[in-house]
Amino acid sequence: MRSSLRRSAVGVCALLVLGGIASGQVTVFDNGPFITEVGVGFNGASISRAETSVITIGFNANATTAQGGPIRIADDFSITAPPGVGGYRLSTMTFFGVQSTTSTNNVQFGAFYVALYDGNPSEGGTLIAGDFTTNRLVSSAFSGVYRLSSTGLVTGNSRPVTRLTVDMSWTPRLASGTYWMVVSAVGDTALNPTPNPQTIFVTPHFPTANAQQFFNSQWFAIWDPPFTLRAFCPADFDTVGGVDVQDIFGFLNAWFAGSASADFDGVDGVQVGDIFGFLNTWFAGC
Ligand SMILES: [Ca+2]
Ligand SMILES: [Ca+2]
Ligand SMILES: [Ca+2]
Repeated sequence: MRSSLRRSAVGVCALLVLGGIASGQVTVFDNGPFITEVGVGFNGASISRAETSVITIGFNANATTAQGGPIRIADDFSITAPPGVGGYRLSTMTFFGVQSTTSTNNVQFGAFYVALYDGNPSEGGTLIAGDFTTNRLVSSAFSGVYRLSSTGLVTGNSRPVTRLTVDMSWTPRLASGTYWMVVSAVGDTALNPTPNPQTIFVTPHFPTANAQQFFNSQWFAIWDPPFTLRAFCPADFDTVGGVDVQDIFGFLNAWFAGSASADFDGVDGVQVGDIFGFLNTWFAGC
């Protein structure tokens, strides 16, 4: 049966080559906003102002502190794959960090660590992938936003918010569901080692915030940090070059080899339905 399928599939591919398919990635999760006013801050930047009566501006996330060991931040996220698609392969995360300085808004973080869990790590969640030794930081860039206290001058520039682009392509395909990640950061080593690198929090913060901070070997409830997760389009089978014809050949090779990666719908292992599911998704684009 597989050989006849192969002939059919190759014929289909010959037709497909004629069509151009959109490429790209998709945002699969957004933990919430933090910009409170646009263009009113220092040099026309936007601001992220903590709510009235809120004293906290951010949460320490220093991986290198001497204060009782590394400090880590945990929060959950949800993945919802389309019907017939077994899950998403994450590509990158955008996270936001602050290290206070007035000397520059170009804060270059030294490292960013990520570990992925199947549940709340403070309640016994199990590690899926990742660690606190592999630097996943791709780039740091000024976000165009300054973080402010609830009473700080609108033109305050001591807390430039840095956009951190973080590699997530090392994670396995994630089926629909809820996951937790634990992160920790090394600040800009060209700046004074104190204050510590911090996360900010979704502003205004959600009543349902459930993030956790690991500090002095204990977990503490904090507010959720803003972050977004992007994933490869499900039809981008090889996660290279967007959705293109090579993905069809790559998928079929995996399918004929019986590779678990060809279980496109995430149901019943590798079967014929995965071929149709994959091709439908490929044609639909991203
Ligand atoms: Ca959360
Ligand atoms: Ca591809
Ligand atoms: Ca399947």
